[in-house]
Amino acid sequence: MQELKTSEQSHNELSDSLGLRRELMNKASRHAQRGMTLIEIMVVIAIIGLIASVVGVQVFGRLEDAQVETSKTQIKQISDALELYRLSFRNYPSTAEGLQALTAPKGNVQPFMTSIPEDAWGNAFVYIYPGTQNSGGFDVMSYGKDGVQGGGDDIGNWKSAE
Ligand SMILES: [Ca+2]
Repeated sequence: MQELKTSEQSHNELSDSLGLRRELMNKASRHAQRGMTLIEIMVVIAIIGLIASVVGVQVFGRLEDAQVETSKTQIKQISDALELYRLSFRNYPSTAEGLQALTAPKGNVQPFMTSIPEDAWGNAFVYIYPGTQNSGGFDVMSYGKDGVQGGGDDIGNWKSAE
């Protein structure tokens, strides 16, 4: 029993001494952390600056990709509506009638689109029938980011435009 007690006592002493040591180490490491903080913050700010400059470029690149994809999807939706229009009226709207023909009720036929969207840059889609790119069909296009015809950024409903 005595041995056990001694062992228990020494265990407690050991725990105390471990506890004390742990406390000292915590104090020391807290002290070290305080000493590092200013330098660390400066380094972190510098790193954030570097990351932001790289990520910033990528984010804007992504935005442009998304704008192009959105415009392509809208052209597809308008094209689908134009096909439905033709099923009802046997022909596509003329260039003069334009895409607005899709939003107006005609006879008993309800509009095919509630509104005609603008492209991702806020410009109207261009509609031409008969198409200059799609002979026998129609052209629907966005003039792209620059808002004018050409410039290599036009998006249209014909194969070579993709
Ligand atoms: Ca263009």
